[in-house]
Amino acid sequence: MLLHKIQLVKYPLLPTSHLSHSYLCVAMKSGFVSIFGRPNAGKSTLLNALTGEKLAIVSPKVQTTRHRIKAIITENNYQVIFSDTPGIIEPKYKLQEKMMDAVKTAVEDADVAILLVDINENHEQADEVFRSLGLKVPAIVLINKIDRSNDEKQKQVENFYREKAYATEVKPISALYKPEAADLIASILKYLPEGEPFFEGDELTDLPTRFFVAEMIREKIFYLYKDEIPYHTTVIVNEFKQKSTLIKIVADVIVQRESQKGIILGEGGKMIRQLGSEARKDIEQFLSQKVFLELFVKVRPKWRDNDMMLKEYGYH
Ligand SMILES: Nc1nc2c(ncn2[C@@H]2O[C@H](COP(=O)(O)OP(=O)(O)OP(=O)(O)O)[C@@H](O)[C@H]2O)c(=O)[nH]1
Ligand SMILES: [Mg+2]
Repeated sequence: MLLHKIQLVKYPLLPTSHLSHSYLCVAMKSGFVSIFGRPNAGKSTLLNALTGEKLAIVSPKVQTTRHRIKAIITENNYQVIFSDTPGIIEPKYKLQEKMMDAVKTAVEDADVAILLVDINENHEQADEVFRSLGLKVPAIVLINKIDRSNDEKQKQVENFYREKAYATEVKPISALYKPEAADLIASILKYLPEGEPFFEGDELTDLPTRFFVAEMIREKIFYLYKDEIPYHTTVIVNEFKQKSTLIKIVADVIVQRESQKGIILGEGGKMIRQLGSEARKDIEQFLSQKVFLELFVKVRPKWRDNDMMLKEYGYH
């Protein structure tokens, strides 16, 4: 075992008569664990449950997540870097191509894959998606939303995935109600390589605060607006300034058409006021500080198919 892979851990509970602490050699494990699945399987819900922080936005609508979102869990003897990824689809426009690029990089980086399925989804299609990933690493298939099913169906779905060549393990969970995070991490650690941590122990993610603020506004758009609106919209934070008693945030809500701008604003600005007020509450909770949030709506025709705009809005 290489010396640089060994961490000295203080272990005060060992029966030591003459020393205040004895030292135990523990091999440090660290690596990347990517969560894949079709839209709405519960990937972001799982990421949040694993970290105990709301890092990834969640909604009942499909294709909520557009980026790869890393969440780092560091303990004495391991560091797991989880990645939430966009739901896997056949891309129809450039934004969706960028979303699938995020999935690809998460496949390339992964030391372990979590393949998440909704117990009630079409398993033949999910299986096809998982096979298409071409994984070369251990994969834990998690059958999610078992709170919405019964034992018989659970057994049947478990058996379906146990036969698959990519499935190293199959586990049923409920990411929302009973994620059993410790149990899942114990399974992951069996397959994680030994190595030094990639991030400092107190780092929770590699993304900037502005990103999470924009995402919180985008999440509210998924809840407040219907039909195509959330899919034609993105949010970018233009100003983030610490003032004496609060943080001032200015963000643009980008839409594709004038008519969509009208919908976002609502009659007499009613809808955008509600959007601002609901998003502000979440942002204040996230930052543990008072926030002044100002929103502007801008029309950028065909932004979802424009490389320059996609880059400007953070879709690399
Ligand atoms: N009943 C139940 N609902 C769940 C569970 N896990 C997630 N959900 C719900 O499923 C919906 C989708 O969850 P997300 O976490 O946004 O799903 P996702 O896979 O990240 O979706 P995309 O980002 O669109 O790919 C939300 O309404 C969640 O509350 C679960 O274990 N049980
Ligand atoms: Mg998601």
